[in-house]
Amino acid sequence: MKRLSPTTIGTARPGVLRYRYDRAAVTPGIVHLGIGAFHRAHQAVVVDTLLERELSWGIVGASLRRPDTKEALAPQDGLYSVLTKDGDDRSLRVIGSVLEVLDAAREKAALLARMADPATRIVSLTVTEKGYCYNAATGGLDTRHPEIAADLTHPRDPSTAAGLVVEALRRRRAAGIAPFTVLSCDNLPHNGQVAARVFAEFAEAIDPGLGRWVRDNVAFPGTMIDRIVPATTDADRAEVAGILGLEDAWPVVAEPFLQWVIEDNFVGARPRLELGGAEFVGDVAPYERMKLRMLNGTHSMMAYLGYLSGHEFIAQVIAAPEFRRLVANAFADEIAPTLGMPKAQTDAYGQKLLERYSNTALRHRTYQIAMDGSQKLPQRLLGTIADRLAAGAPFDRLALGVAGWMVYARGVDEKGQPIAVQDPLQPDFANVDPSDVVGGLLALERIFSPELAQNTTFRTTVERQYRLLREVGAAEAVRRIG
Ligand code: CS2
Repeated sequence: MKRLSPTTIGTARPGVLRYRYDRAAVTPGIVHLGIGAFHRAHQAVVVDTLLERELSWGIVGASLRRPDTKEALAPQDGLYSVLTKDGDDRSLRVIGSVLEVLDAAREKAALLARMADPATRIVSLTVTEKGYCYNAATGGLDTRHPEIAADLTHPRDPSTAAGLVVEALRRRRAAGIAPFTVLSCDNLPHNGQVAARVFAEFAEAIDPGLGRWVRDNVAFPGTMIDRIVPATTDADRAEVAGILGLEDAWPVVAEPFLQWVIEDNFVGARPRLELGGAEFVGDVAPYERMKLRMLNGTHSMMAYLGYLSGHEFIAQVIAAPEFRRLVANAFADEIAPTLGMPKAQTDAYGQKLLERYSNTALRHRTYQIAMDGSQKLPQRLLGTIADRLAAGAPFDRLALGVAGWMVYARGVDEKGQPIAVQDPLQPDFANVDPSDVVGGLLALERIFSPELAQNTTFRTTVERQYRLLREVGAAEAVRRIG
């Protein structure tokens, strides 16, 4: 079978959708840091539609950690497929918006030159929560982070997102070129503000004048991004080849749903991303909060409690009646009341989420969502719990989710088998005193603020749920609490 590329795409099977613009006429306007599956299934698809009308917004993607995306996409000249799956429905679209992929480690000079180029007007990011290297307790840059410390020592030879962005901005300022807009597309609350603070603090640490210039001149719009994108498997690659009639080494798989809400605050003229389905708003915070608390909050609950109950995929978790009840009740009784939105709106949103979780074609692993819990818990569950505490309202289901994370983080499943916990704080989890797991984990200030950790109602509720999980197992605990 031939490999997907601009020269073979004409032989793709009928029914395959593909970019409809002259790709040779597209010029780069966006540098994206962190070109993983999520970016290629989300922002790059929106930009692909935009390019039908505005040709100057092609994407140069950079991978910060692994060279595999570059190696797979180079022979395809950046082309790849997005396969959307919904039950038995399939739709395949070949995306042309990624013009080039750079491996940041080996091609740093080329990447920084591209970021400093006046044609680049946006630097967007999907570097995951931990990629911002911020201290959750203070909200500022974590200067003790080893990679940040290294970049602060050698700021002209950076490897972190902060280091790369600031070095590129330094070069632009020195050359009298306007800054780019920094567009954070990660699942953090106030992602634009987090990026603004962390990058400005980084700049300030190397040169106070540059720090001021970053604060005063760079725009950091907040965004809410949403699409469920499970990791691609060999079975997905085989399915894509069957539909496409060509071999694609690096396709992505996603649900049909896609939402991208962006704060309208850019340096200079912005791309009309609304042509590709994005929505521009004045304040993204309510959207972001609803998505992080409703979707990501219950995703994490299902990941830990579902994994411990022996479920491999989210669709299996939500097919279990006790889990469906737990999630639906958590939406209605514990999360939605903290959002300050009309009940009809949060009910409809929750209903749609239950449908999305039930998509059996997606095979979204509980293990995948369980990763990096220390970076996810605060914005997904703990903020909601803090609001419930302040209102004197119960939060037993959310506390069960936190307790589920605690059991999981200790790294042993209900059959006594080891769990390969992936988390930057994993060494801290392993050091916790086994006779006081709840107390030991609550003492981790990078996750739990002292105020929350010392709240007696919080502590006793989590302890109760933790004991229940240990005594009866996750499935039975969900049945009792649901
Ligand atoms: C998931 C998210 O892996 C995870 O932690 O909760 O990636 C989720 O699928 C997306 O935020 C959906 O937009």
